[in-house]
Amino acid sequence: MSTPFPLPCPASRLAFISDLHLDSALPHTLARFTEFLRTLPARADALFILGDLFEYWAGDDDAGRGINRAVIAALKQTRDAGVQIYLQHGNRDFLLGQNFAQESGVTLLPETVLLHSAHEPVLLLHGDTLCTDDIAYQTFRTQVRDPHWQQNFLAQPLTQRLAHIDMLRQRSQQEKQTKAMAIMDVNPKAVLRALQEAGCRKMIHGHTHRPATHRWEQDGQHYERWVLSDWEFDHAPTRGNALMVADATWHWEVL
Ligand code: LP5
Ligand code: MN
Repeated sequence: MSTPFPLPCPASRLAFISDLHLDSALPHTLARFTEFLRTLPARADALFILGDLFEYWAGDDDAGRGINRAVIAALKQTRDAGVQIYLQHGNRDFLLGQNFAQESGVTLLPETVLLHSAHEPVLLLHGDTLCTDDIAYQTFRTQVRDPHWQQNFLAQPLTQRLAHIDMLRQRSQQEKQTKAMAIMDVNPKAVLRALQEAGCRKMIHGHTHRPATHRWEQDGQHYERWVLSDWEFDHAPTRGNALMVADATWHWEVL
C-alpha cells in the first residue's frame, strides 16, 4: 500500500462512483452514466471516480475506439459545467494517462488518496490493493504497474496491445472461476492497516462489486468502509450506485 496522497478539496457536495466498466457492448450503462453526469452539476461540486471507469484502456491512443470519445466529451461537459472531476486508476484502466486527462478535464489521482474536504478525512482507493490474499493477482499487478513494463507495453502497436488485453481478459475470467470468493474480497487486516497508516477512520473503495456500508469498532475507535457498486444496466441484475454527500450527510443514491 502506497503512502496516501493528501488532497485538499474544500467542496462540501461530493459524489463518489466506481467500476462503471464502460464499453461499446454496454450502451444502456453508458446512457445511465451520461444521464448521471448531466444532472450532477445541480447536486455536486466534485466527483470522484474510484477506478474502472472503462472496461479496459489500452493507452491514450485508444481514445478513438468505440464509445471512448463520447465518454471523454461527457466528462468535459460536466467539468465545464463546474464539477471538479477526479479519477483514480482501476485494475482495468490503469493506462489512462495525461492526454486523456487533458481532453476530458479530469484530474488523475495517485492510487491511495487522503481526501480533506469540508467533512472528515476519508481514504480513497480503487480497492484491489486491499485484496492481499489474491496472490496471483497481486503478482500480476506488481508487474503491470511497473513504469518500465508500461513503457514497453505502450511502445507496442495498438492492435497488438488490444490482442494481449483480449487474452488477459479471457485468462482472468477463467482464473476467477477457480478462486474462492473470500480470496477476491478485501483482507480485513489490510483494511485496518491502511486506515491506521493514514490516521483516518473512513474509507471508500470499489473493485469488489460488493456494495455495503461496514461499520465496526476496534480498540475504542469507530471505523467505516463504504464499498461502491459496479454499474450494469445492459444485463440483469441491473445495478449501480453513487455515494453522495450533501448537507454533511452521507447517503447512497441507488441508480
Ligand atoms: O477486473 P476483474 O474484477 O474482472 O478481475 C480482477 C483481476 N483481473 C484483472 C484483469 C482484468 O480484468 C482484465 C485486463 C484489463 C486490461 C488491462 C490493460 C493493460 C494491461 C495489459 C496486460 C497484458 O485485473 C483478477 C482478480 C479479480 O480482479 C478480483 O480481485 O482475481 O485477477 C486475475 O484474474 C489475474 C490472474 O490471477 C493472473 C493473471 C496473470 C496473467 C499473466 C500473463 C498475461 C499475459 C498477457 C499478454 C502480455
Ligand atoms: Mn476493479
